[in-house]
Amino acid sequence: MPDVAVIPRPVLLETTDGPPFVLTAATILVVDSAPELVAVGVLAADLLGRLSGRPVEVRYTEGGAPSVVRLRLSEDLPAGDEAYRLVVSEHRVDIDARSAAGLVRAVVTLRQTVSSLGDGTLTVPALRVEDHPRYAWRGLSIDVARHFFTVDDLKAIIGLLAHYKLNVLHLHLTDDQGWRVHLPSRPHLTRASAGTSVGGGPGGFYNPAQLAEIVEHAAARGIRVVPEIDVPGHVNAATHAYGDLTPSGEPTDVYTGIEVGFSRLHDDLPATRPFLRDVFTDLAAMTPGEYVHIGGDEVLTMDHDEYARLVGYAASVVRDAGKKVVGWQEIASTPLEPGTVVQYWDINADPAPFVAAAQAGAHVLMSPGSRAYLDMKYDATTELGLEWAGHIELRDAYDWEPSTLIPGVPPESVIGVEAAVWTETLTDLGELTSMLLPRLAAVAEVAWTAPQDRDWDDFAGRVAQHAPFWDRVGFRWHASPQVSWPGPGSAPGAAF
Ligand code: TNX
Repeated sequence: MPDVAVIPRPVLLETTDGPPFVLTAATILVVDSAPELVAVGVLAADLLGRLSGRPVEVRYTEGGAPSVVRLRLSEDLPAGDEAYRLVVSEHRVDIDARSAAGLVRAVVTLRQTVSSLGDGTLTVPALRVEDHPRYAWRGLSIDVARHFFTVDDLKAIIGLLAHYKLNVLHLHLTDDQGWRVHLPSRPHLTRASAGTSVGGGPGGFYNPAQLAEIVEHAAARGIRVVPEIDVPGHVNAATHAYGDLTPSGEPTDVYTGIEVGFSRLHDDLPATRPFLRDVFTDLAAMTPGEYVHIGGDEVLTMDHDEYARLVGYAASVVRDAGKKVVGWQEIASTPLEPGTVVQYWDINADPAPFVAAAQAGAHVLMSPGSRAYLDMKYDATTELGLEWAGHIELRDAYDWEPSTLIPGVPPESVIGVEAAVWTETLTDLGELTSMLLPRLAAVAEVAWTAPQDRDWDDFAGRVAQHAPFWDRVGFRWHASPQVSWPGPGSAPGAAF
């Protein structure tokens, strides 16, 4: 029997006796007719169809078909939207979940258990999976400001997130080097500041229709988009577009280097608060999700009171727009409304304000630089990436525990885990995925799987079997020396 190599590791996966399910020309996909289910059905049929090389038909009833993949909503599962059950037997695959997102998670598990026999026949071993995530927020933050990534690039990344059951795509849309989202109230931002990037490359931006396309593509896969405009630092793209945001009244020069911390807004300039109100109101209106990220990191040239006032104002605009606030760790030193999400990243900073904020009711999101910053080099020989938080080999990204990483943080304040990839050194999709893979799979398992079910050796064995999938999709990846990868030319096995 072929190995089953599901990542993240499910709560329960047992192979059962009996012949495998074989995907044949007669296999149909059956789904109830609710609109959100039809969309998942089409997605699943497309996935199976692309694997087998022939279309899989979607129907509303089984009608005595000899080979059926059946998707159904069901209440009889553990709490949480993303819980699912998957039962595979000789003639049928039964998938139950509480929501469309749960069905998508199940379909991915099915996808990862398909193997191809030598003659191209696709089979899934008889098995039963019962599964739900540990954390409700499992994300990847992508910096599209230092280098721009197209809508198609993001769709490829969304596919990768879905494959590892991540459910948040956090877009870092603005920074010193470029402004990447067209806002109706401030069209000059993209006119003046979208055409630049680190190293002088061409840049780019998303117009509202493109942002909506990204949001929809993600939503269809049970992934929400959390958009970020970074203030009150990391704002050179804004001060380059609007001279009235600077004390001299003159726009700042374009910046294409990779230093951080020099740019800033000024609370005593009359243009500043209207700017913040416009950009966050527009951004909130353009994305349907519950959260908007206000940045707040690395403002190295501002006194603390002014920083707290500007962060407080940006947060109030986001709340006025009906959204919840997310900010980087530094905002923990300012007065926060309960329920604000504070994102931990800086392993070199004093954790005391962060711990105090968590104890006072902030929700915390764990993105420790030394574990989850997937722009760090794997080791000293890695060509791309940075090193400020150290080297992160695959095992470093895997072997850590979010709830106890920072002493004093109440475990119940941790709402999730987010990997981050900053793109100072990453210019295209291949370079990006060479840093994400295989480490994103490791962080995804930290976020989904309970600590007692996680084991490095077991993970290393499973992740090896995912390489054929990355190759098939055309993702560049890093052959970590900590894993015995399948040799070139070996037959596709599980999770191909
Ligand atoms: C720190 S993480 C930053 C980013 C850099 C990143 C590089 C964070 C909130 N700020 O501006 O791109 O390091 O790893």
